[in-house]
Amino acid sequence: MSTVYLSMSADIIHGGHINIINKAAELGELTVGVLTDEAVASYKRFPLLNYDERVKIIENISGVAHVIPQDTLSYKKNLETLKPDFLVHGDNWKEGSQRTIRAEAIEVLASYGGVLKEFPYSGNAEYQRLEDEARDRLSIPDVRRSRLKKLLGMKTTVSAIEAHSGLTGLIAENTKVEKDGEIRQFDAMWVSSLCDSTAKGKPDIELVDMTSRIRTIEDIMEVTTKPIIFDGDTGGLIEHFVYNIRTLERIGVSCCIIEDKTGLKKNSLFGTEVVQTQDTIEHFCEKISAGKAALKTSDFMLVARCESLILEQGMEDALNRCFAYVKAGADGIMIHSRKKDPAEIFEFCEKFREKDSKTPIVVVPTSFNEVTEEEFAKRNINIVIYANQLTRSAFPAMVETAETILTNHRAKEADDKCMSFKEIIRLIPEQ
Ligand code: SPV
Ligand code: MG
Repeated sequence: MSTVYLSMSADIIHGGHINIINKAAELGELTVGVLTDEAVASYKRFPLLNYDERVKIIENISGVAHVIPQDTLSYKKNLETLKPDFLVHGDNWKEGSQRTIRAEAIEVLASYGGVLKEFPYSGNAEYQRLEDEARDRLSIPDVRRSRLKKLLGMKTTVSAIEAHSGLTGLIAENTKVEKDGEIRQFDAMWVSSLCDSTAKGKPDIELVDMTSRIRTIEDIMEVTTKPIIFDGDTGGLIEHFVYNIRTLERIGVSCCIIEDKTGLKKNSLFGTEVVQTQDTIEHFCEKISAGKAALKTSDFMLVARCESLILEQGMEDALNRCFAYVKAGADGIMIHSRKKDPAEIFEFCEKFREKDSKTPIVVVPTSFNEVTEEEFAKRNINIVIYANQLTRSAFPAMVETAETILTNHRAKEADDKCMSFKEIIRLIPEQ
């Protein structure tokens, strides 16, 4: 009997799925590869049902002989393992982002004489409506808030990019690239104090107040669904922090990171070039415990950020502080460094992990930017934040355009650097 392979996410099952399963089963003994939660989240949206629940559904559809996980969008691994006589797919993957995944599958099939059977894709208006509804649900505060913890359970390393407006939120939400048989996108967004302040032409010294920071979050939330990590600076007075953390939780933020500094906070990238005061362990632990006690859900994460390496206080101090912060209730720790060489970050992580294998570690590789997410994952680092690159790339482009217009007393010469007029009016999709 021939063997057949078919893969699906199986998050919303409709008649089209049953039809293609029936057609595949007619060709031989059918194995269905169910996309893992991580694979679904990487290319589509966060799955409504988890992997085990989706497997249960597929196992019970007649014609399905075996169910196995498919952990990337790429078919390579499962095709090479199973070497099925037939691979079955709808013909909708000939175009768009799945085109290269199809080409790769054809190459693997050719290597052992397997055959691709494509059936006409049956578009389904009701399915599209359910998909749209599922996406809309992801922006509801309760649903959005819980997703960072869920992502941490699914992936070794979660990536977040800075957003400080509706437009940068849309970039963080929608930017996708196809690479090595997978569709890549950012998992979450970072509402940076540096970029939020810079966008308002203000210094990063806790001058932009919480009302304004929350306004920024709401602009972002209005047009996105991804989880939000909020840069809470020092958290301010404990008496104020306990109110602010609850506001963040209520509106659907997933995580607040506060740093162990007091007094007039300056940006960490200044290091010891400016006067910056580190908080005492006791006082910062008190802030962490008070913040945790104020929360209403277990979804929300309070992460403690340690500035010992920035302030050149040494590795011992950084480790002692982070262990104390976890003991005080922190749901994660962020270790920061402004050195180009990642050695001190790696040494910290190794020593921290010797005693604590679970608490999520967050890094912001602005200086040590040669390290890839794969290398961070190998070292059990859980969240990688690209904290300021959108702001830093937009600013020089805008200055250059302004200078070009001034130089020429007209806009023609600047036009090549600009998005077309037609594109800009279509940039924001209508509801
Ligand atoms: C921010 O993005 O505001 C941060 C990270 O706090 S850093 O600028 O590196 O201090
Ligand atoms: Mg900051």
